[in-house]
Amino acid sequence: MKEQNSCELEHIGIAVKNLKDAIKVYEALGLKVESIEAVEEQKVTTAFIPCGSVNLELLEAIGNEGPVAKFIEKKGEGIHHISIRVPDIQARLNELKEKGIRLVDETPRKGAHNSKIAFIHPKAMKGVLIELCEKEVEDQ
Ligand code: CMX
Repeated sequence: MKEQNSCELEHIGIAVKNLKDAIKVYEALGLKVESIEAVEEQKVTTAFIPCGSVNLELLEAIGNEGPVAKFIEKKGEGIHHISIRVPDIQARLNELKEKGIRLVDETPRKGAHNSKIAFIHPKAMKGVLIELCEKEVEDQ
């Protein structure tokens, strides 16, 4: 029997120097920004762009200190993280910790759109920063 998929691709995070310029070029592709939101805790302003069944999340750093500012300084603009949606983020973090996988966050933080987010260290994921994301349940 086919196992039920307990996670799905939510978005791809792209670090950009200037959100306005980045939006212009992504909109030139025929995509449309759905929302722009500052996530102070992560020191970023995000622009969400639906693209088929996933989203692109453009990320502009707030200030010079946060993870996106540091990433751009070291590597330049480009793909910053992949976000995977899970039904119960704390349970997934506990499982990963038990398996000895290096986490950035052992408990979730607040992300865009009232989501809960937590990161797995890129060194544990073959050089890719993975974000786990649990969305607020809608239409209860
Ligand atoms: N993708 C792949 N590798 C990355 C990376 C990324 N996004 N960010 C850092 N790295 C690598 C670096 O290249 C470096 O590797 P080397 O040692 O081989 O050079 C290593 O990880 C350490 O990087 P660093 O620049 O010294 O940075 P820190 O150790 O201070 O921090 C990390 C790295 C992942 C712990 C930090 O960026 C972090 O906490 N990230 C999670 C939070 C985040 O990124 N928030 C922004 C998005 C928020 C949102 O989506 O709302």
